[in-house]
Amino acid sequence: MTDNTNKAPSQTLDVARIRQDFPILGRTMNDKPLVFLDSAASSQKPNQVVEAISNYYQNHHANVHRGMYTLAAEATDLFETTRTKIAKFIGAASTKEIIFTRNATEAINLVAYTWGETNLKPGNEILISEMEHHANIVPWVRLCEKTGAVLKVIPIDSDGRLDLTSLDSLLTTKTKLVALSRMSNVMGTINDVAPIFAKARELGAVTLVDAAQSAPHIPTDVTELNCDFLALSSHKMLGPTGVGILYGREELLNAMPPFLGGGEMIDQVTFEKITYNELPHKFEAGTPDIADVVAFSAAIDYLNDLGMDAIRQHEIEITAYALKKLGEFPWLTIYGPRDTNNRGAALSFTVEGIHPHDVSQFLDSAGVAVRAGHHCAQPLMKALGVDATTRASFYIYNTDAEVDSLCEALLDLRKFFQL
Ligand code: 7TS
Repeated sequence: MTDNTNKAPSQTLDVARIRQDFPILGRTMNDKPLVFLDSAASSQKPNQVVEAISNYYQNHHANVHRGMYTLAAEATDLFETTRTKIAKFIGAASTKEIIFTRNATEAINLVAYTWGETNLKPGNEILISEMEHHANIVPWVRLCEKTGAVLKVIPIDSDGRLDLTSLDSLLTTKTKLVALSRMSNVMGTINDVAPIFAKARELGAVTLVDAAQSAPHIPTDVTELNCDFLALSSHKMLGPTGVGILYGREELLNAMPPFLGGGEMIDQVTFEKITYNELPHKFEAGTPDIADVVAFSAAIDYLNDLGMDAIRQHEIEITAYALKKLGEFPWLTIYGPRDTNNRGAALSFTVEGIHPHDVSQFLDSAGVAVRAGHHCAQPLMKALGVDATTRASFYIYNTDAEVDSLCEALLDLRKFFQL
């Protein structure tokens, strides 16, 4: 696929054609056709992305931003093309606002180490929610330990949505940072973060959105979201592992000290004093993951070519089908909102009398790959009153027939356990 952003997006996806781009989906697993329902952990990669990696190494590789020769300029152009594409994909005003990291986790940590350690004082508050992934909890707890700041948490309601009834007491002039996930990796809940962030900014707080789960599935616009920072991971949106993005508003990034020190991020170095490079390079010390950044471009093209609105529509349809089918099982509990307008395609459930790990192991024997465990969201598990769930998550290449395979395997599981 090519960068075809001007083409009107189709309303629905041609899933059969899409699947041809993902040879792995043609595999068998334990003698059954593979049914891959774990894209929330990491999506599969289309041929276009895999080929972009080998094409880069076969034809264009040199280190970026330093060579004076043509090949190095070519590699740098390819690398910077991805920066331009992702800036457009999320509506950033400038490529200076796009920092390459290893993943969303590193992007959030970068903010905690640089902005956080510079700006937080004892008694300041950080506001997160009960449904955050550990990547959007641990850096803030550690920052509170270091600075004397205090962590506040928006609870969830019985529907698995943010309970905003106490927002006025949680979000005050003491709040210096509000960091929220736009989509729960466990329940699929889509959080309407923009009005919360608007209020936060009125009060002088900085806002960060964890878009690791939302960016692959719904359109992203940093202006609409009202965010100062945004974090995402390439590997959840058809791209290679090893690449994440931190978006930051230019003014904030300029005021922040660097994160890691070394080559590329400096201007002048003496033993006494160091001056730093301009944005975005100030935050990109050392040789980056060039090939994977370059191939991330092919993933963005692929998503643009399908159209994010069409992707969202496909996922609403498949999630509605899964909610209906799984909802027919009285022995199965689904967590999170039922209204597909408020949720994405990650669907967690438990099966009465059978541990989620056993559920997932049995499903694997039927070729169905799902994740089981706490999904790096232990505080959420506590709020839901469970140790673990089983999670099925859908993406552009999943079909209703695969939902049927999941349901059949669950019925077989019950028979196997003689329930
Ligand atoms: N934030 C959210 C909401 C996530 O779901 C994840 C990963 C991350 C941050 C961290 O992303 P990373 O690329 O830096 O690891 N979530 C999952 C998951 O649900 N299963 O495996 C990884």
